[in-house]
Amino acid sequence: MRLYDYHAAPNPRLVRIYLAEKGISIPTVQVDITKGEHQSAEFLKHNPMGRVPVLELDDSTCLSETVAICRYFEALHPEPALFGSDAKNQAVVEMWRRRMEFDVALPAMMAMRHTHPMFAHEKQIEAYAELSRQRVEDTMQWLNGELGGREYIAGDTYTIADITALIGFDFGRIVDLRVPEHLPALWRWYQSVRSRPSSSS
Ligand SMILES: N[C@@H](CCC(=O)N[C@@H](CS)C(=O)NCC(=O)O)C(=O)O
Repeated sequence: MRLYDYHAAPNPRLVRIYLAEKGISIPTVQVDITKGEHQSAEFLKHNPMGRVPVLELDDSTCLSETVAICRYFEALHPEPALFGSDAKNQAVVEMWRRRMEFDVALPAMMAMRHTHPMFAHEKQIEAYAELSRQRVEDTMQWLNGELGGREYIAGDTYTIADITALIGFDFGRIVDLRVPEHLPALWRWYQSVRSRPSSSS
């Protein structure tokens, strides 16, 4: 088994943080997106979509979606439960995970992709980048209210929803989208999740 990874990319980082929280260590192969290695013929055999992360299993099955990779490990190593515990809690965690994906991680990535020189070879739409920034900023306000009443994004325990929000907010820093100190509950949550050893993954 091995993980095709890129140290500076947010989706592979989500998997790395998840594995660190589980105490799982697996071999990794760095695929340097800045050098176009994700478009090499060799890598495209593992993921024809040309994206990381990819988990290659011992039988050569390739899982090339971040959440599918995490769910695979969750089934094999249920503790600590990062996708929720009972039926209701799993649904709540999934609701928040999805919200953090759509309202933090994805727009933070789009704010970068549609402005950063690294993606200048693609069609970049400035208005879309601006809309995406605004979406992350609106979510910060909203989450600040939510986190006034609980410790973590989906409740009283740390879950995949926290990891998703963390990688999104951290990635946003590249385009100067920062969690502001004047949103106290969000700031408290951000400092707390960033101080976990897994966040340096
Ligand atoms: N749906 C995929 C998306 C993965 C993805 O967008 N990966 C980025 C790095 S964070 C990538 O490989 N980008 C290269 C590109 O789009 O050219 C997942 O969630 O795993």
